[in-house]
Amino acid sequence: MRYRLLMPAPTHQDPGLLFDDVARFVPAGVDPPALPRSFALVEPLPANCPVPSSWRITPTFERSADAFIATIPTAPQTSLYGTGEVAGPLLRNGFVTECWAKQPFRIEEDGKPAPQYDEKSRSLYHAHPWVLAVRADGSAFGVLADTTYRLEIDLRDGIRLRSEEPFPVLVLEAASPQALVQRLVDLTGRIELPPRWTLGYHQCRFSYFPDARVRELAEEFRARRLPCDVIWVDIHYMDAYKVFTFDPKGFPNPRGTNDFLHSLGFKSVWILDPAVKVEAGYPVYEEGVAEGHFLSDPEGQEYRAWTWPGDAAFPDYTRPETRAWWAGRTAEFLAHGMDGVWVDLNEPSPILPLGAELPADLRHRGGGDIVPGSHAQYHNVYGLLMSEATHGAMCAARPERRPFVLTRSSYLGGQRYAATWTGDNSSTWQHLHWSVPMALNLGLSGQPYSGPDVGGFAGTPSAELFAHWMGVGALLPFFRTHNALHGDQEPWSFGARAEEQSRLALGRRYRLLPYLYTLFHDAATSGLPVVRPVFFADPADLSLRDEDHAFLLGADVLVQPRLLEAGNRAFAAPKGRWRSFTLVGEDPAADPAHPVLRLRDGAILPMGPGGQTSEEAFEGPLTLIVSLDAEGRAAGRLYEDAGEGFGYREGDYLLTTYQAVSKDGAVEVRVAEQEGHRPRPERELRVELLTDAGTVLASGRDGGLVTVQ
Ligand code: NBV
Repeated sequence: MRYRLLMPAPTHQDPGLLFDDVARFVPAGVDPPALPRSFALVEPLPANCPVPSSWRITPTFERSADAFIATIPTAPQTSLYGTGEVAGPLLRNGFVTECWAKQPFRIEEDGKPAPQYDEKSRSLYHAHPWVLAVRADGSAFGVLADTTYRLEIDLRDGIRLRSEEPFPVLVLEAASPQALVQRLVDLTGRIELPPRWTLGYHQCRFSYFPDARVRELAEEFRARRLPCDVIWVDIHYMDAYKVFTFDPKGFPNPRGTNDFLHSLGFKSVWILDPAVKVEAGYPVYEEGVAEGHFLSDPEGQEYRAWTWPGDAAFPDYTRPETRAWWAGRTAEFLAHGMDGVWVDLNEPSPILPLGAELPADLRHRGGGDIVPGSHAQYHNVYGLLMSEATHGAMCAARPERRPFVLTRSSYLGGQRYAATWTGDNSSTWQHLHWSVPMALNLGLSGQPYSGPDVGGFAGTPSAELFAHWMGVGALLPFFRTHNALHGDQEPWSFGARAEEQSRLALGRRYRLLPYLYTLFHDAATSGLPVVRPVFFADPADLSLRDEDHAFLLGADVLVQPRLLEAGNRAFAAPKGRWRSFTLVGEDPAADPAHPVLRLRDGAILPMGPGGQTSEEAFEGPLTLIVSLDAEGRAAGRLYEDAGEGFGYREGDYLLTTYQAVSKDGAVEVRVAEQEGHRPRPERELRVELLTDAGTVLASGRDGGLVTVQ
C-alpha cells in the first residue's frame, strides 16, 4: 500500500450542488470557509444545495500521514484527457503527472542535463488540476481539484489526486465532452477575442540581434514574398539582460525598430522576464527594494537566485501593489511601440543550477483577497499573476487596443490573460507529433490559444522535418517558428525546396484566416477550443478516443498530417463522408509535408484570398467551399469585425450563416442569417462545390444568390 491510512472510512462532508451540473466536495474535517480563495474560478462559488441522489460521481477522500487523497473510480472504457500541458499522447489513461509549474529538463545519454522535456517529464510549465473524462456512451464528467498546491494526478486506475494540503473537488457533469469544456470555461473564464494579427505567422529566435538584424529579417520576408505578421524580440535586446532596459549598442532605439517593422506591415512582440538583477543604481531593482516588491525568505531577507543577468530578486505578484508596479513599468515599456508582450521563465525558474526552483518556504505577502502564504502555496499561480499584471498593463496603456500576452507558465483559467506555447521542445519527429496532442489537451483544459515552437527550440531540424512542422503548425492556433542559439531557422534556411513547402504552408494558413478567426470568436463566446480531438466528431465512437495525429480544426475541418519520420500511419476517422479539399491548388498526395484537409459533409468553409499579411488576408473576394450532406444541404458561419479594438462589443461585427441547398439539379448558396451591425463588405462571393466528379465553381456577389449548376 502506498499511503498509510489514518482515517478508516472515506469521508467527505456535506457535498454541495452549486449548479445543476456542478457539485463541490470537501474532505471531512476541513472548514470550507477556511480554504484559500480559488484562482481557477472567475467568480466565488454560490451557496451549496444538497446533491440529489442521482448524482453520479462522488470522490472518496482519505488522509495519509503526509497527504490528502481524493479518489474517483471510473467505469471501464472511460477515456481521460486534460491535465493541461503534458508531453505525450492525447489519451492520458495510465499516466501520472504533477501540477507543479516547472522548467523541465531531461538527462541526455551522456548523463548531462538538457533543459527540454520528454515523456518522462512529470510536469511542465503550466499547472492544470483538471481531468476531463469521457464515458463509453460519449457523456462526460470533469474533475477540478481547486488547489494551487502541488498536486499529483494519477490516472493509472481511475482518477487519484494527492496533495500535502487538503483540497476541495468540483465535479462537473455534461452530455458531451464539448459541453463539458464549455462548462469548464464558464467557470474558469474564456479567452478574449485576440487582435486579428496574432493569427498570422510569427517569426522568433533566441535572439535576433542587433536591431539591424531584426530589420534585415523583416525585409527578407517581404523580398521573398513569404507571408508573416509578427517579428519577435528575445532577451538580447536588454542591457545585460536587465528587464525594462535596452542594450545601448544593440538596440539603442527600440521605437525606431518598431516603427520600421510597422512600416513594412509587421507587428512586434518583445520578451520580459520576471527576475530583476540585483544591482545598485539599477532603478527597477532599487524601486523594487524601496517599495517592498520582492520575495523574501522566512527571516524576511530578500531572496536571490541566479538568472540571466546574474543574481536576481523576484517580484511578489501576490501583492496588488507589486502587480500595479509591474503594470506601470510594462506600460512605460510599451510606449516604445511594442504590439505584444511575451512573459517567460515565470514558473518561476532560476537559470542555474539547471532545474532549480524557488524554495517552498519563501514568503508571499498577498493583499486584497490573497492571504499571505508560502511559495508552496503560490508557486503554481506565479505565471498566472504575472500574466494578469502584464495583461492589465496592456489594457491600461492602450485602452482602445486588444491586449496580446504570451506566457510560458500559467494555471487553470490562465486563458483569461494570455495565450501560451509549449515551451522548449526539441527538433525531433517525436516533438513534432506532440505538438498536436499538447495543443489538444490544453484546449480540453480551457486554453484554446497555444502552439509549439515550429521546427523545435533545441537542435536543428532537417529540411524535411522543418517543412512538415510548418505544414502542421500552419493549422494550429498559435503559429510561431522559434529556436535557440543554434543555426538559422527561417523558412528559407533549409534550401529552396523547404522554402517552397513553407510558402505553401503559409499560403494555406493565410487563406484559412477568416475561418480561424471565426473559431477564435467561438472560443471567446462559446468556449469551444480552436483545435479539437477527432473524437469530438463522435464522442461515443471508442475507436476515435486515442487518435492524436489527426485533429479537427473547429467542427468542420479534419486535418490528417504526417507526423512520423518513416511514412504515414492509418488514421481513425469519424463516420460520415469527409471530402478532401485544397486551398492553394496543392496536391497533398504529392507532398506529405502538407496535411490532408477534409471537410465534413454538410459544412461550408469560408476562406479569404490569402496575402502577405493578415490585413490583406481579410480583404477581397470571399470563397466558400461547400460539401453537401445526403439531404443536399450545407451550412457554415463567418465572423468578421475590425480585427482590432472593442467595437465588436457594441455590435460592430458581422456574423453570417451561409447556406447551400440543392434544388432542381443546381445548388443555391445564399446568406441564411446574419447578426451584428457591421455593413457587409462589397465583395465577390466565389463558391467551390466539392462533388464526386470534382470541384464545381460559381461566383456572384456576397449577400446575393449564387447558383452552382
Ligand atoms: O529568453 C530565452 C529563452 C526563450 O527563447 C525560450 O523560448 C524560453 O522558453 N528562455 C526560455 C530562457 C532560456 C532558457 C534556456
